[in-house]
Amino acid sequence: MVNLIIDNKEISVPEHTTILDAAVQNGILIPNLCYLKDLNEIGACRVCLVEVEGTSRLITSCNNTVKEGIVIHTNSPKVREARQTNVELILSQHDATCAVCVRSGNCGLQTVSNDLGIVDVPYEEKLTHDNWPKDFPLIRDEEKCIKCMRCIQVCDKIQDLNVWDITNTGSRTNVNVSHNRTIDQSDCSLCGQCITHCPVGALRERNDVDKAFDALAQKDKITVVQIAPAVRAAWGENLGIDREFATVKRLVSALRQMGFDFIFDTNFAADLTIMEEGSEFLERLGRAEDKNLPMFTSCCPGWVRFMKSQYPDMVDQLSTAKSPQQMFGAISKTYYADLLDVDPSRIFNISIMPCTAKKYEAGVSVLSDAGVGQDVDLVLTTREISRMIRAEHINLELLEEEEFDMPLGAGTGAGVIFGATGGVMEAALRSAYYLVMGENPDPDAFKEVRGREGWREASFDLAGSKLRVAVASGLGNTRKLMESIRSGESNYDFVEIMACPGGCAGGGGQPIEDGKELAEERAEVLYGLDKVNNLRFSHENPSVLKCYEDYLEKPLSHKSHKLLHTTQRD
Ligand code: HC1
Ligand code: SF4
Repeated sequence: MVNLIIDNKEISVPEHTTILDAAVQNGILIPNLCYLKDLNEIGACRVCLVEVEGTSRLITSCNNTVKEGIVIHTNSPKVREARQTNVELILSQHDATCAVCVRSGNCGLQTVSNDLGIVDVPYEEKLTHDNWPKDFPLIRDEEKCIKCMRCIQVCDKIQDLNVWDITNTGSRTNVNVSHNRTIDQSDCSLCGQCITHCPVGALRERNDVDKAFDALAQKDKITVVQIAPAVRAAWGENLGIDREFATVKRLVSALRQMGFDFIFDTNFAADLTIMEEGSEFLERLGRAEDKNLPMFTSCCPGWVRFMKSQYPDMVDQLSTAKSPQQMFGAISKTYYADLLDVDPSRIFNISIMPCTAKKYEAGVSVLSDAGVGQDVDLVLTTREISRMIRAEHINLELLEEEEFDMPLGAGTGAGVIFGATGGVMEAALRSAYYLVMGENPDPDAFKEVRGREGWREASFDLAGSKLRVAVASGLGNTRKLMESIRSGESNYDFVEIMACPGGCAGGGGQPIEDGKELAEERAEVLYGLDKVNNLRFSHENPSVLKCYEDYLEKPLSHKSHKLLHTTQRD
C-alpha cells in the first residue's frame, strides 16, 4: 500500500493507483473531461491537473500514479487558475452554441465550464470548418470537437476499425477520418460507439426528428411505429424517470399521446426472424454437402457492414434472413396493409432503435420488398425519441401503462432478449430444439451463451449431434473470432455477432451517461422481462403463427423468401 495526503486527508491505496482513482476512492472529486477509465488515460484536456507540494509543476491526475509520502492539492489557487485557462483555451476552439446542441444539459465541457464559473472566453475564437455529408447517418461537427481523442481510442481499441485519427499539429491539431479518406470511403460500421463515448456534441446521429413530426402532421399518412427490444431498457434514462417506472407500456402511452396511429413491437418481428433464421439454419445443417457453416446472424447492420468491408469473401455465410426491423417493415406494408384494407403507400413506418446503423439499413434498397419505396421510412434512435417526448412536453409522471396495438404488438421473451448479446442465439436455440425434437426445452437451457466477455462459445446436444455455437459483441472481439474461424483454429455451426459491446443494449443510439457503460444493467432488464413473459418461445407467438396461417404459409415459403430474406448485400 502507498500512503499519501490529498487535500489534507491521509489516505492509503494500492501501488500503481492513479492519483485520480485514489482521490475518487476517497470521496474527493477531481474534474476531468477526456478521461475514460482503461480507454483514454492520456491527459489530453489537462483539466484533471493537481499540485504536488514541493514541486513547481502541475501534473495530470488521470495518468500519474501515487507515490509514498506525496502531498497533493486538487484545488489550490495555482490549480484553479491553470484549469480555468485550459478550459478557456478549449472553449476558444469550440462552437459553444449550447442552446442548439443535442448534448446541452448532458455535456462534459458545459459542466466543467459552469463548475469553474467561466462566463467569458478571453482568447480569440478560432473555429475550423469542414464539409461533412449532412445526410450521412453519423455526423461529425468539427467545430465542436475538443480533441479529447476518445473517438479514436474507442474505434481503435474496442472496435478495431481505426476510422478516426489525429490530423495536423500544434494549434491546428484536429481529429478526422484516418488516411485522408472521407467518412463514406472509410470502413465505418456506423455502430455509433464514437458518439456514445464523445463527451460533447461533436459526434451525433443524423437528426430525423423533424421528419417524424412532419409525418405525424400529414393526415393521409398512417403512422406505424415499432419499438426495438433494447429501447425499453433505456428510454427513460435521460428523462429523469427511473428504470422501474420507464416501462415499455409507458413508452407506448407516450407515443399514443404524440399521435402515432399504431404502436407495435419489434419483438413480433424478432420472433418471426427466429422462425425464418432457425429454419434456414436447420436446413443448412441438414444438407449432405455445401452446408456453408458457420452460419452468421444478420440482424445487426453494423456487423453486416463490418463483414462486407473486412471479410467480403465470407459474406455468403450470413443468414439470408433480414433483420427484425426490415421484416417488420415488409410485413406491415403487405400483410398488415391487407388487414387494414388500405393502400400500403399510406403507411409511414417509423422504427425506434437503440442504433445508428439502422438508419443506414432502412435505406438499403435490396432490403425493401413491399414495392412502395422504403419498407421502413424513418429510423429514430432512443435519444431522438427522448427529444420528441421532451418537445411534446409530455408529463411523464402522469403516464399510465398502455398495451401495444395488435396483432403486430405481440412478442415473446425470446424476442425481447434479442437486445442483449447472446439473445438471438439463445432464442434461436430454444426454437431449433423444438423444431427438431417436437417439444420445448427448458427455456433457460441455453443460458450459457449469456454474458459479456468478448467472445463466448458453447456446445449443445441436438438430437444426438453436437451443435457448436459462438457469440461475440464488439468488433474488436469479432475480428479475433473471425480470424480464429478463418485459420481453422475454431469450428462452429452458428455464430451470433453484434457490433456494439453488450449488443443493442449498449447500442450507439442509446442515451449517454458520460463515463458509464450501461449495457449490462440494461441487459438485466431484458432478461427480467423474458423471465416473467408467459411466452418464452418464438414459435409460440400467436400473432406470428396467425401471420403464417393467413399469409406467409410457412417459414422459408416462397412469400417468406420474397419479403423476409435477401441474398444480396447491396
Ligand atoms: Fe436490435 Fe434487432 S435486437 S438489431 O440489436 O435484431 O437496433 O434492440 O431492434 O432489427 O429485434 C437494434 C435492438 C433490434 C432488429 C430486433
Ligand atoms: Fe445497431 Fe445493435 Fe448492431 Fe449496435 S449491436 S450496430 S445497436 S444493431
